[in-house]
Amino acid sequence: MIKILHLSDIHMGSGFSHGRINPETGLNTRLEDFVNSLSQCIDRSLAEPVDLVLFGGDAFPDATPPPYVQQAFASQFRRLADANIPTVLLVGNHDQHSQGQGGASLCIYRTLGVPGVVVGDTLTTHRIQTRNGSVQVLTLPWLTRSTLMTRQETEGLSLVEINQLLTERLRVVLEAETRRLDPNVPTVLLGHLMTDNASLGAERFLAVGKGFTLPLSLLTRPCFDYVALGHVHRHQNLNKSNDPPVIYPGSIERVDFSEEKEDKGYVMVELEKGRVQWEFCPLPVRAFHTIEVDISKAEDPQAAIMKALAKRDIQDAVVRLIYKLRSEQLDCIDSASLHDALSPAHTYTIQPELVSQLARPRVPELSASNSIDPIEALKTYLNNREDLKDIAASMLEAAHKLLADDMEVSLASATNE
Ligand SMILES: [Mn+2]
Repeated sequence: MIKILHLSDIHMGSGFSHGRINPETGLNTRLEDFVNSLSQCIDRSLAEPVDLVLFGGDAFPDATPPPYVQQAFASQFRRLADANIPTVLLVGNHDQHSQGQGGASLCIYRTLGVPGVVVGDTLTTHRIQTRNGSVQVLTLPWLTRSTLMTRQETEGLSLVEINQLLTERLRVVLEAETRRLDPNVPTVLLGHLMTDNASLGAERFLAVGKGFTLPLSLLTRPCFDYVALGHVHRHQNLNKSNDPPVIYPGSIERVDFSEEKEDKGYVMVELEKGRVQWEFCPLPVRAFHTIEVDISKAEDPQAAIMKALAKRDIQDAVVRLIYKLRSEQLDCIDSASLHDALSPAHTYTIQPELVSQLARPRVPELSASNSIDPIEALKTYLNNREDLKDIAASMLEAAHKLLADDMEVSLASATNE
């Protein structure tokens, strides 16, 4: 039986806005949180000890992390190399430099020949010898348009068509790869990808542009005993029948507020040919709390906010307080005592929102990004205001007149120059 620790989406060096500088180390406390979570994964790997560690990709926010962040990452994985535990580092979208054309940050480990470290930057099968027998790991790094297709092939195609073409290509390449597998050796597919039935977290916003989506049926093939994924930050098993399990362990720390309610952790796997068991192991990560209060109808707005704050355990947490109020209530808020009440938090932000602004949603066609002439804008506005229907015609007439007058004035002033 082979024991595997599967973790993913470390994103070390992100979320600094939720931290502060630790005066003792000079480092952002969120970097220290991420390092601490990763070191707990490595601690567990050494304590078991596991036979193999699989990392599902996205080591840093981008492919060129500052040296001190890279060093913090490397010194944790170094501990696995020292303990002779083989490790596969898969390349995620955030690890690729300029869409994969500029290499990947993780490739440095292969270049340096770090013992036991395999870098998964191509679609290929690695046969890895562990203390408890050998295992096949098929690595499927993040795919970009250029991975399996030429520019000429994709020219003029829509994103949906490109996605279909890529899926077909991948199906063929995967088929060829799986035919080369030794059917007697336990096999893992390690992929950084988005499947069509995954529920999303922050990675939606983190990725530049939308990536490709692969059908789950491509992954649930009988030749795989376990499918180890990365990319989606919310832990989930996509194949409830577990034949094979298709697992996103999720990120190891909260990257932002969209992950506020998610458990963070890693997955322990026990693997034999044709038999697999897995377990999600939560990590004790820092809490994030959104405290949202509508005080617009409160008699004592300040007391209403304080009451909402008192209900939550904000000690050492990353907190955002959002309160909705009417503009005439602004003077009722004592912000000094709000800061005081929030001081036990690790970090916090306070976001007041005026309800008068919230009550009137913008007409989408009139957003700041569209530029249309004033008469067209007024027509669009009037079309959205049933209540102004009776006077719409005369409003338009008045607007025409105003604009005509304005023309005359500006022509007149132009001649004065
Ligand atoms: Mn990713």
